[in-house]
Amino acid sequence: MADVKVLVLLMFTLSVTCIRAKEKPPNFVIMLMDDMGWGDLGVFGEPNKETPYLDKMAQEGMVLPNFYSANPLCSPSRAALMSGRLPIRNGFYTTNDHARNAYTPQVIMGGIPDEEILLPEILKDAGYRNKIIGKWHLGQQPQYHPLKHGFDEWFGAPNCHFGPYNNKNTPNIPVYKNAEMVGRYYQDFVIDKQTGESNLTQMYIQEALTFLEAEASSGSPFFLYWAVDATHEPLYASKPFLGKSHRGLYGDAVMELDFGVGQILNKLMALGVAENTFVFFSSDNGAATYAKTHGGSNGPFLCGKETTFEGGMREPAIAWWPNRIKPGQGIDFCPGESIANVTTHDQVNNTAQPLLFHVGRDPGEKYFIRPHTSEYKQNIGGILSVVEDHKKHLVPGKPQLNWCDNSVMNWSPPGCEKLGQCYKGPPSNPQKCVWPH
Ligand SMILES: [Ca+2]
Repeated sequence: MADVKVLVLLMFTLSVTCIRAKEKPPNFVIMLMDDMGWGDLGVFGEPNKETPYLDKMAQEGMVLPNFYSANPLCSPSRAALMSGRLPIRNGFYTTNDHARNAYTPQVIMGGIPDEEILLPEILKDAGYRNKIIGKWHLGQQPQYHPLKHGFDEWFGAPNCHFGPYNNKNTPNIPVYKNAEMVGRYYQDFVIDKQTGESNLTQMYIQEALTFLEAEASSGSPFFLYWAVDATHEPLYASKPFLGKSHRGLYGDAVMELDFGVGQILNKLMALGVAENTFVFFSSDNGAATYAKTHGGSNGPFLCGKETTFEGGMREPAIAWWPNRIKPGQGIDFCPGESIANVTTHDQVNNTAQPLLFHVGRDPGEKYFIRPHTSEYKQNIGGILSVVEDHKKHLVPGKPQLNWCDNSVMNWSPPGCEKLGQCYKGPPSNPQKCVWPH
């Protein structure tokens, strides 16, 4: 699955390497959504068709209907996207509990290890200017921040926009401009949890447009990582988009992000750099089906975020590069359905008798092959031997997501003095993280 993201990293690397000798290396824009599902885009079958800019991007570019993230949760997925390596290798996993998801709440002690070579580091070496806008989620302690790992600029937050907190038991999440915080969610960057109103997406759009204008006029190659998070709970949208969709606040958030995609693509064209810019759109993990009406749609696919079924890991994906990428391919899907004992959050260790699906005749993984059948018996041996061979050669990274400590929360981030927002945290008391799902 993660081969796809490895492939993307390779494409970037090869493009940079191959074109280095020429006059103008290509620019890169990755637009990564948060918890947006495969089925949330009109082009992927969402019936309200409220994503006109993404649908146009798909028409003009290439749709990748079988694109997978490396993990069904924010942090490990993003770590894989940035490093081109699976969470087991880049350290974004836990050994506290078998098969549990793990991520980076603000009590997490770990983060992206220095030895991981991230995409912006490769590009920086090739002369690029790199900016991340939005959610980082690869560690909130300063040594893990984007500017320590290849980015030149940052506007956004190290963690999810949960809150508001009282700054006594838990500090509000800081928002950074480059290496220093410029405020905190709910205090300086408002998210009204009653109405869902927030201007954050508009800020993220404006930051992107300003960066593109500056970089286009400078003439140097650039990489923009637009990691917006309005479709992650708590959902939000700005006033002009509130109540505008047929899908509630979630749909409003999607509409505003879609508008942002349009703004960015139009800006690239207006600046005359579109034909030298590779743009890639995707999401970090599947829609949060447990959030019900506050979650998105995974189309026909089973389950969603936090599960390794199709709905958790298969992501909407569109590549766009005028005159380089030819308009792409269609979508073929059928309605999904529930399967007793499979579509469940109960944690059953199936490693002794793994579930097998025939993704040729059953691409949605709706009908697992029964272990007593000859088809299962004929195929499982070959698969298990590949697994064993893989395990023999696997070199796991040091797990970063095992230890949590209230003292490492965002109490006094860099820049807090200037704002009078340095708060006192408790003494250090590391404990094994307890993961809820
Ligand atoms: Ca996510």
